Amino acid sequence: RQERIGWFKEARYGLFIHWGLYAIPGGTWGDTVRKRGYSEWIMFSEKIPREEYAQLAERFNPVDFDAEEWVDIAKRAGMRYVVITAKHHDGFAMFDSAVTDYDIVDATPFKRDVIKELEEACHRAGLQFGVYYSVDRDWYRPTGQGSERYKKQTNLWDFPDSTQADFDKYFEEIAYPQVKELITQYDIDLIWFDAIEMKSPEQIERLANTIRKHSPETLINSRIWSPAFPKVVPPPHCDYISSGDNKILKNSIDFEWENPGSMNTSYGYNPNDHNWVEPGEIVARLADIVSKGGNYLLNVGPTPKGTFEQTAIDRLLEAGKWMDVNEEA
Ligand code: FUL
Repeated sequence: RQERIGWFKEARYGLFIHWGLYAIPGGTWGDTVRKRGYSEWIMFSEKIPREEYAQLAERFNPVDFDAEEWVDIAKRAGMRYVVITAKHHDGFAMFDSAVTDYDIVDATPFKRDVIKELEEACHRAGLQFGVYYSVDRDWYRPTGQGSERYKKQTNLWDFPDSTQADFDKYFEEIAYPQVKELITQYDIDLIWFDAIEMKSPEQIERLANTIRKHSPETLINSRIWSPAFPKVVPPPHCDYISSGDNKILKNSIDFEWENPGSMNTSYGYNPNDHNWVEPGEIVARLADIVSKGGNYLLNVGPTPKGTFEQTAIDRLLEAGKWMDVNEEA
């Protein structure tokens, strides 16, 4: 671990990117216009039938996407790594997956593998590259639903009796093979698992062993954990701890950690969420986190066209300027 974690210790600041089909509705579905909250959860919050949600794929055509441009913004903001959603809880893969046709290359008119393009652009620019992957929650697939205990975050509108919920099957058919695809088809410096519900200790171990075998340099965050595992800090198999969403640790700890933060109240794109964090606050949070030994993974939710909102760019670059000044001083 000591060898893997080196770059991460120095990195301090990274760009999180939540991008998927949910960028199209951007928090609005029918008459419901959400001005707060996670827009990447819209399938769940609006109980959108899976077939209807899947039709968003036919409209996903982000013609203005340019990986170089995204990486350039991250660099100018002072960030040293980028982590993007390869698959969020909606189950849609943003990479070319042989396991399913429910992915960006097979199901959208865009047909480009944005994970590959971003990976290459990051590495060309000297940034580390990571992917977010939702292992424990998949609203698209009948097998990916929570057990009784996790019913609250389960797709009960398409699958009301949850008899098809079968995480073992889901793990064998989707989660495990997709993680393997990600680490064998791409050069991945970090894998950001979410969430912490249904994996068994054996499944966690299999994931970790496979990653270590095929890509020993790849860092694994602590949400590879599950409540089925003993509660110890740090949890087994992880290289660093992810704190809660927008939750900065009160004190430093004797282990590397990172805070996933959002710039408004959503990670996914929501043009109606005007609760923006000001650049000064970004700098203050970063200073607080770094002083406690952590990294700040600050999020942007790109538009359905494939661009960052100007408001987000302005904030990132403005905060970046302040840091330049501090570094020179
Ligand atoms: C959470 C997810 O449910 C959110 O949508 C977001 O991805 C955040 C960083 O992690 O657990």
